[in-house]
Amino acid sequence: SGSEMGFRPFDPESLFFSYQTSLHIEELSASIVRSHRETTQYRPEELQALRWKVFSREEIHAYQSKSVDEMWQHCAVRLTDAVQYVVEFAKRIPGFRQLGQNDQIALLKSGSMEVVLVRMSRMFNTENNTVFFDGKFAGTELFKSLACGDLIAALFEFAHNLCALRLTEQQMAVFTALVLLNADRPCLEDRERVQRVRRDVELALSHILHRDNQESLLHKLYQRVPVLKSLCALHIEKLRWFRQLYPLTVHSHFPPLYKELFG
Ligand code: MHQ
Repeated sequence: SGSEMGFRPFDPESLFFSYQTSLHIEELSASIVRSHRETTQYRPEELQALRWKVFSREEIHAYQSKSVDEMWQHCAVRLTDAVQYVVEFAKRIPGFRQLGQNDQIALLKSGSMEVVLVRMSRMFNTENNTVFFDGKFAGTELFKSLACGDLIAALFEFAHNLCALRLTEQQMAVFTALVLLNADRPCLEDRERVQRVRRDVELALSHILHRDNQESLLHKLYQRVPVLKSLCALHIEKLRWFRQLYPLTVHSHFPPLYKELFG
C-alpha cells in the first residue's frame, strides 16, 4: 500500500475534512475579532490620539483628596462599566450563548475581571506608566486614596508587561475569549461542553499566531493566566477589607452587578 511505500495515500475525504476545519477556525477567529471590536470602549486609533491627555497636578490632587469610600465607589462604577462590555463580548463569542445559563454566569463571575485586566493593557502607555482612566492618562499615584497601593502596583505591572508583548487586536480578541472559556472554573455544570467550545478557540489562537509568525507568544500568553488569577484574588481580598470598614457604602452605593460578581 501507499503508506508502506513511504508516502501518504491520496485521500480526498481527509483533504476535504482539513479544509472544512481550517475554514471553520478561520471563521471563528474572524467572528471573535468582530465581537471584540464591537465591545471595546475605545478603538486603538482613538486611544493613540488621546495619548497626550494626562491628568494635571491639580486633578491628581483632587482624586487623592477623595475619601477612601468615595474613591472606592468611583472605581467600582468604572470597573462595572468595563465588565459590562466584557459581558457583551462573551455573549457574542460563538458557542457561549449555547452553554447553559448557569455555566455562562459561572464563567463570567470568575472570568470577566480577568478580561477587564487584559483589556486594561490596551489602555496603557508604557512610556510613562499611565492608564487611560476617566478620560485621561493616570499614574498609580492617582489611586492613592483607595489605600491599596500593592494591588494598584501589581495591576500596573501586569498591564505594563502585557503591553510590552505588543499584541495585535486580533491576538488580544482571541486570547480574551480563551480566558473566559476556562473549563476549570468553579461551579460549572457541564465542563465537557465548555472544553469543546474552548478547544476550537485554542485552535483559533494557534492559527492566528502561526499566521502572524509569532508562535512564541503562545507560551508567554499562557504564562500570564496564573498572574491574572492572583490579581483577581487580591482584588477580592481588598474588597473584603473595604466592606468591613464601609459596609453601608458597598450595600447602598456599589453597582448591583459589581456586588453580584465580587460580593
Ligand atoms: C477603563 C480602564 C481602566 C483603568 C483603570 C476600587 C476597586 C473596586 C478595586 C482600572 C481596586 C481598584 C482601575 C485601576 C481596581 C479594581 C481599579 C484600579 C476601564 C476600567 C479600568 C480597567 C479600571 C477598572 C478598575 C481598576 C482596575 O477603560
